[in-house]
Amino acid sequence: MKGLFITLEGLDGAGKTTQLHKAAELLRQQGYEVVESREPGGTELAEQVRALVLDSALPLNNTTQTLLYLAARSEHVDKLLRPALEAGKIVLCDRFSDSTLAYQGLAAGKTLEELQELRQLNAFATEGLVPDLTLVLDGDPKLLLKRRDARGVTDRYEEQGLELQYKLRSAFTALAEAEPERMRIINAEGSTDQVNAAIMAGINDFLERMQ
Ligand code: Z5A
Repeated sequence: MKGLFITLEGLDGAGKTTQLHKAAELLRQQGYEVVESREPGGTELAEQVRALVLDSALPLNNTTQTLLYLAARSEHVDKLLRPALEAGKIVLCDRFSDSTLAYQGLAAGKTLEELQELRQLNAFATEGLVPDLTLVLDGDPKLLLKRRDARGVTDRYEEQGLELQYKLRSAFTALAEAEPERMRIINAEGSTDQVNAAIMAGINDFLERMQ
């Protein structure tokens, strides 16, 4: 693949959306062609799946949620991500397969060893597409939830509160520790500019190593 696939992961309210736009802007200023996307979403069908799967009024078991995320991901990879990467672009994506491993896997009670099935399902849905670099925005869930609460958004996971956020923090940390070459933890507790500086250092370091 000619392009570069970078994902941002982490807890709700960690600042992924804010940082994705800032990083995209700065990379464009450096002369790169950048595509921004998000999961679930990124294509018309995947955005419709997003509305379904995040609707907290609709009871869905963990398996159904997993399959919906994977269906949306398959569409996203096929219609948007792979074509952009084949065209040599940098793709920045807000969440991807690691969110499935964290939310539907570890935070739902599976162990690292039990993630094998989910990893295989991810590989099936993405036809083997794995991010080149994943930045995990990490911080104290209490602080990050305050940011999110100020925004007043509630979805399926946000209703489950602080306990789920602590499980997710451990989940993303464990995933990053298992794949240190691909995944880097970024401290998301600082100001927007401080977090942005850490993210750009991570991306530029990676771009230099690729040359
Ligand atoms: N999900 C899943 O379960 N399985 C999967 O496979 C996938 C996803 C792909 C997506 O929802 C949900 O789908 C997600 C996991 C699940 N669950 N939840 N909840 P989403 O995209 O709507 O939610 P999110 O990914 O958690 O994003 P978010 O809540 O929008 O947070 P964010 O993008 O990380 O943060 P933000 O919107 O950039 O910032 C939040 C607020 O904080 C905002 O008001 C900012 O202005 C403010 N902010 C940002 N940075 C700072 C700093 N540094 N200081 C102070 N304030 C800040």
